[in-house]
Amino acid sequence: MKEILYTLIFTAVLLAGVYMYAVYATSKGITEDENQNYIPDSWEKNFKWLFSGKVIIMFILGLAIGYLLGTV
Ligand SMILES: [Ca+2]
Repeated sequence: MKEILYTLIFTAVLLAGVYMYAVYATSKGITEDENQNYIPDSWEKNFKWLFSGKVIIMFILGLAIGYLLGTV
């Protein structure tokens, strides 16, 4: 069970990092963002779902982490 918990926490931290980097990189002009939605345009083709589902993904991860923290 602990492995799952660590994996979930790692995933959440990684995703948070990806989201923060996307905003940082687009606002600093490091990556192209012509439609100004703080998602690098080169990512939007393949990873749009990761951003459009951001709230749901983080919510589910949070729930799962909270549940596992309570049981492990
Ligand atoms: Ca964009």
